[in-house]
Amino acid sequence: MSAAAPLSALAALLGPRGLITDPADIAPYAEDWRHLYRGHPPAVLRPASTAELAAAVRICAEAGLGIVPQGGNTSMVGGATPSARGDEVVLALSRLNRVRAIDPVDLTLTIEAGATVKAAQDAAAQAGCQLPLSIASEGSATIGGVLSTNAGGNMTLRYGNARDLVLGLEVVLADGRVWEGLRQLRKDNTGYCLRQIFLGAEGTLGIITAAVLKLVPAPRQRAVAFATLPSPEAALSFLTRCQRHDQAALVAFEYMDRHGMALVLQHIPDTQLPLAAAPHYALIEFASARTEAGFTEAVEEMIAQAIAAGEVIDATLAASEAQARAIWRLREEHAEAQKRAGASIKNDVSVPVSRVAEFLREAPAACAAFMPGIRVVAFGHLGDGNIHFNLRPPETMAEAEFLAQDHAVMDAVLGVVRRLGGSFSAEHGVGRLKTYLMPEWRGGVELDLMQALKAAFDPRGLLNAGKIFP
Ligand code: 2HG
Ligand code: ZN
Repeated sequence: MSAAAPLSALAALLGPRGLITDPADIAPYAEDWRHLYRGHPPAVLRPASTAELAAAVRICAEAGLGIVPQGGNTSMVGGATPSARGDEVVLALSRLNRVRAIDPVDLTLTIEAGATVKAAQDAAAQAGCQLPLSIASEGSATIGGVLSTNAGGNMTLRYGNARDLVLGLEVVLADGRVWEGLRQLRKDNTGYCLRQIFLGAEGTLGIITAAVLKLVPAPRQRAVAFATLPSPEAALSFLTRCQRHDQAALVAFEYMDRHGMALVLQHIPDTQLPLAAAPHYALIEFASARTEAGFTEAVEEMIAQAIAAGEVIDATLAASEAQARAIWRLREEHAEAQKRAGASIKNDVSVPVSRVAEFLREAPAACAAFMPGIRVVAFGHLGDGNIHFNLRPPETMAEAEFLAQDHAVMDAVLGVVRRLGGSFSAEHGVGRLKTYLMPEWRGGVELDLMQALKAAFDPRGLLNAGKIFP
């Protein structure tokens, strides 16, 4: 449907700050972070309150105009990019960014969806608490985005995925009604758990406008270590050792291979390896609100035992906050370094944790058999069984030729994933990029149920069309 008529109603509602129609100003909202998709939205809506947003949705619904909710626009799967047909507006949540309440007794933060994850972390810290959610893109990614995609990240091992951190939600529905579900209750068994239906739904069932998030007391001690490892099997044994040492304090166990590390060192300024280069690396973090002495020494001792057992080649513990940050940068800059290095095909896969080493052995072999010379970059959240298994073209192949084979390349990886009982998308979601995989992986009863939910919540298919469903 043409956008001209609703646009004047939207202009009257939202005012000049709330509606962008100049193509140059629309451009950053029209393309995804990876430059895989470019849409042609006739406008970007930037409402300043839930009431304004709901009224804007009503205008769009009346006109049959599609809506693509967008937070920090950091999706890896084109999950927030509008269509190229010009029949969908972008609904940017950026002006809904207030902290509504923080309660250090309830250990909750009530915050609007457009606030960045970093802003939410800072608000928690000011109250002596911690929001136990951390992802590489947290400076831009928003609360609404990470909840809508059920983001994982670097602390999932200890605190779960984004959906595990939510007590309540406020959601604008496809017809513009508002579900006021901002409850702050630790226990509430009153029928279906509606918030879980919107979490991870990628904006296809409703638009999350605010959330009540669980906090934890701020940690008082942290031990961040960087280790070199001889093999994937050693990485898995080292993970088990770390868990047995102090599972309650183990917040992160991240894996990196030498190829990804080389790209970080090459493309990201001010990075250096704190140890001699090795085939495999791990970053571990233990954190605790406990104050007793000997926390770091005990981690040191545990690592010494791992070295004696041959699981770890060498390791270094950060001696300062600056060193901890430098170690974390080596891991967190992986996505940016790969983007700077050129085209890649991303596989955000998971397998049962116990099978990660098999995956790290078999997937490169399967890819090499499919395309000799293909370059593997494997890294990620090994403690959760979630590996980012990214692929770069052989030295001699043009990027366009490589990218044109993305489904076949992904299939080579996914054959291994399937055999090991894994998933084709661990934390990045389905978005637009992976919809074609849904029938094969989630078809039958599962996809039927998902489609029934979509029909119940958004019968006219106006919310984030073309995402999740093929
Ligand atoms: C990360 O863990 C992100 O850094 C990005 O999930 C992964 O770039 C990627 O493939
Ligand atoms: Zn990740």
